Amino acid sequence: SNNKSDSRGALIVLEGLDRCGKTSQCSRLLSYLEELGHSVESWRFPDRSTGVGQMISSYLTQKSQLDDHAIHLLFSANRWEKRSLMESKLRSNTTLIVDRYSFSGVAFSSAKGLDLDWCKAPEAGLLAPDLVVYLDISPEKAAERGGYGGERYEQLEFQKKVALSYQMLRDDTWKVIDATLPVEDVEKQLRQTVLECIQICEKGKPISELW
Ligand code: 2DT
Repeated sequence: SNNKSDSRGALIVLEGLDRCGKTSQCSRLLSYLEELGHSVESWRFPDRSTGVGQMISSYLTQKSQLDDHAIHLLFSANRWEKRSLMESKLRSNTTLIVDRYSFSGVAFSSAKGLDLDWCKAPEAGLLAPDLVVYLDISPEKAAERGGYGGERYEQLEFQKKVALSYQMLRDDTWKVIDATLPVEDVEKQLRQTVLECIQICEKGKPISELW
C-alpha cells in the first residue's frame, strides 16, 4: 500500500575488498543524505563496541586466535545483537548505510575454505538489505593503493580468494560500481542508486529477511 505509515528507511549495504574506498564513500554518502534532510545513520560491521565486537577486534588485531568456525559465528552474532535496533530504526524512517554485512561474513569465511552453505546458515533471518553496492576493484589494484594495516586478512593472496567468494555471492540485484573511477564519479553513481532505493522504501516496500 501507499500509506504514509508504511514509509520506512532503507537498509543500504556497501561491500568490497579492503582498500576499495567503502568507508570513505559511506561517510560522503552520509553527509550528502543529511544535507538533503534525510534521517540517516552510518553503521559498520563488525561493530567493535559490544562485548562480542571486542572479541572480534582482538581476533582481527591478532591478539587472540580462534577457530575459523567460532569467529564466523561471532561475526554473525554481532549482527544478530543489532537486528532489533536495526529494524526499529528502519520502521521509524531512518535510513541505515552499513559498511559490510552478511556478505562480508560469508565471503571472508568461505575464502578460508569453509563450506558456503554452512557460512550462510547463521545469517538467515537477519534483515535483507534493500540495496547492496559492490565497490569493484581487483585485489592487485587495491593492494597498490597501499595502507593495508597489520590486521588479519589484509594480504594480497587472501584478498584474491575473498574476491572470488564475492563473485559467487553477487547476483543481479547488486549494484556494482567501478571503484577505480575517480572518487567523485563513484560518489555520483552511488548517490543516484541510493536515492532511488530510499524512494522505494518510502513508498512502503516491505522489510524482508535473508536469504
Ligand atoms: P573492517 O576493516 O571493515 O573493520 O573489517 N569480516 C567482516 C569478516 O570476516 N566477517 C564479517 O562478518 C565482517 C562484517 C572483513 C574487518 C575485517 O573483518 C572481516 C575485514
